[in-house]
Amino acid sequence: MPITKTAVVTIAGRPNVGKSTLCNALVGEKIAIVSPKPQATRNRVIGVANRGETQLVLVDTPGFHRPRNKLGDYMQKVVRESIEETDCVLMIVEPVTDRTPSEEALICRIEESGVPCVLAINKIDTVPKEALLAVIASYAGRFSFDAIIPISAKRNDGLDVLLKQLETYAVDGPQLFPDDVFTDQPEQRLACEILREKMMLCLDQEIPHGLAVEIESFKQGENGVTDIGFIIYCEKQSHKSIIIGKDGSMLKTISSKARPEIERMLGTKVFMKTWVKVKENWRDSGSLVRRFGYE
Ligand SMILES: Nc1nc2c(ncn2[C@@H]2O[C@H](COP(=O)(O)OP(=O)(O)OP(=O)(O)O)[C@@H](O)[C@H]2O)c(=O)[nH]1
Ligand SMILES: [Mg+2]
Repeated sequence: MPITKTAVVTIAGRPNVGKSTLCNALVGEKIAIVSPKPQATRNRVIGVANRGETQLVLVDTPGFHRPRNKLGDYMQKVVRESIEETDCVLMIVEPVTDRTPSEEALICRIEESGVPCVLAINKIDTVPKEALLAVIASYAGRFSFDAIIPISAKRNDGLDVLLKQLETYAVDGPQLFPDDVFTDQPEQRLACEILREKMMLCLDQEIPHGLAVEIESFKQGENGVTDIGFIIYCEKQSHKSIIIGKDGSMLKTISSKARPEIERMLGTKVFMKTWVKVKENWRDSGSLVRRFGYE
């Protein structure tokens, strides 16, 4: 069926509520990294879901939080701008009645923007059904959401109802992304993100937040093998030792988790090399934040 309508939907919410998990589930491909630790997403990531004659352009955004450094400033700017340039905001929350100050601030932003907003209460697999009524009532009393839809992004629960609601924001217009394109993320960026996701999983405390990954070299050989050199940046010498691990054991573990996923994404075998470098407090440096792709 030819695409004749599009809707741009910005997915927003505080960190760790499941925005990227939902974006991946709606697109049906992994385009955004997911982490049990907050502040995984740092950039705007576009995912495309075609439904009949409608193209949904989903904009995954960083978690809305009070920024503590230049990287945080950038992430919040991404959220603010994405809320203003959209047909609809899809706000994601956890199934609890309390709202954090960031969530209150986000609702105020949405109110000011005048953009219609759908609320998805995610992670309903973690609470008894009876608990949802109070959550719905709490949000319904706070803002006139166009719809409040309970979902589980992880279990694919409620997503059809959600998609039907999102389709109502579609307007007539040209197809923005070709049929076979499901994200705006280039392969090399995705490869870096997959590596960062595995590091977030394997490393603890403040280390994950101070990581950045850059491609040093990327060669697709005729032998069906892609050679990738990655540079991993961290904020302290002590972090570097932990990332490398005893005799390189931690880096090996991280690489062995990342490689199969990068291979699946590229559709080739992958040979990867990694270097770890220290850039003290790079998150406070405007030029380094930009250099690592946050601009
Ligand atoms: N139980 C359960 N866990 C979920 C669900 N959706 C997401 N999660 C988990 O919640 C955590 C955060 O998921 P993300 O998708 O990275 O959350 P996010 O909102 O994109 O986070 P940031 O990018 O940091 O803002 C991960 O551990 C997910 O597996 C759900 O429906 N049920
Ligand atoms: Mg995310």
